[in-house]
Amino acid sequence: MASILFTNAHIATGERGTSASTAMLQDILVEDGTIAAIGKNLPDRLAADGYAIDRVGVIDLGGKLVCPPFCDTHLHLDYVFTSRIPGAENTTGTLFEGIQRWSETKATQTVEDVKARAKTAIEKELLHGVQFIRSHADVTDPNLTSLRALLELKEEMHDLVTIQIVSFPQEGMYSYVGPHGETGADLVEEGLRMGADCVGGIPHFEQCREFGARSIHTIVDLASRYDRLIDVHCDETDDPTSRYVELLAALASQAGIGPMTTASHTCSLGSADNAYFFHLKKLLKNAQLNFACAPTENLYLQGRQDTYPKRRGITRVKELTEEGINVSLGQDSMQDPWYPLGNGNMMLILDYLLHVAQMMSFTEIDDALQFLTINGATTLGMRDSYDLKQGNPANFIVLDASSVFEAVYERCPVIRSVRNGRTLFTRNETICKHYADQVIACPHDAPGIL
Ligand code: 17E
Ligand code: FE2
Repeated sequence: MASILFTNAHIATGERGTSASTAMLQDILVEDGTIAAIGKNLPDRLAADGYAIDRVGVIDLGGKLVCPPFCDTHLHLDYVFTSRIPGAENTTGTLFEGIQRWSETKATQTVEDVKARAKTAIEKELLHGVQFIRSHADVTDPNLTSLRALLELKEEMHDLVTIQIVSFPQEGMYSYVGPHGETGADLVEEGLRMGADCVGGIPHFEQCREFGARSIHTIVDLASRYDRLIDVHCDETDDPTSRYVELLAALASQAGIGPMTTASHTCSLGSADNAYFFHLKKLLKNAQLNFACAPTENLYLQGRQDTYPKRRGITRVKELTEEGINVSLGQDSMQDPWYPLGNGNMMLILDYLLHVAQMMSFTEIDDALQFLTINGATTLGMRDSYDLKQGNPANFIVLDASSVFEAVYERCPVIRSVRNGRTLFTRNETICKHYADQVIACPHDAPGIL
């Protein structure tokens, strides 16, 4: 592949504390899909070193904000666009009716149908700058249709998007028993044998507390034996006594896999009292557990047994963040029995989060994109190859803003997405300037391949 020089990038997301006012424009040289060099005044420095800079295709990013691609760390790709299937409509808007409606309709899906729907969802996410997705695949299905479909799609689309798959027992590890006596736990393990990246679970949905606790033991045991990551739907309820996150943190920590573990949703922390959280947060921090929050879904699904005052149902993102505990964000649903909207726009998800978690100090706004970038990559265990630095894959996005504040303030669109040096799409031809006669070739630039 030809070398490409991206100039005048306002690098937004580096380490904590990077802010709009101090960032300086940088250039990114890409060779064979990898960041060969990145820094200020790169053309001059390269020319001084004798590099044939005039033979390189140039794309001027015009001072726009550049960051690593967004991560959507919590999505159910097998459920997308099923909300209008006959019988799937969720009339109460509760999590539990969503699970019931899905369990009654999922048998009708085929591998082809799941792939087609999921592909549409992925394309939507890509156009919003997402290149990394963790998707759950419901394995409480004797045919494992969701998992088969998503494993195929993961391979077929890996040039466009990195997908991690969770072997997820939507109807419970010990509450679900299939037609041949197989438990949800058996199916989760089968999913790991088939190649799922993460072990899933749903302790708050199990029929009794003991099943929930047993499922957490099984999850940590499976992750250790199969050497996989963990992502548990954990305490997605307003019931403040749903406290499986403490068992998950303790067991994962003792197994030495806390940083490989994610607790998703953890809505009950939004209802728990402060004395409990005060004690718990030490354990969460020591375990280095990750959290995934789905602000739009849980604002919609939770508080359904309340009249007024009505709880928000969102985990303690502000307090977790202040403790130095990693929190990332997920779209969770796109038109499924749990949530009728959802379009993959992670800037919108972030906007909801900043409001519901009341995180709008100037520092919090300057740091906000990290929820979608480095925090996501940390959750996914992909931090090593993620940052914009020499030697890493040339994966980045360009936002239509000149500072992080402006990006968050304007809820700005993503105007270019680059993966392995290749432009997947660009929305703004005017910032894409080739230096006509000197350009060798820039085959993967505008209009992009999406
Ligand atoms: N399944 C679940 O258990 N929780 C959710 N929020 C969704 C599916 C969307
Ligand atoms: Fe979920």
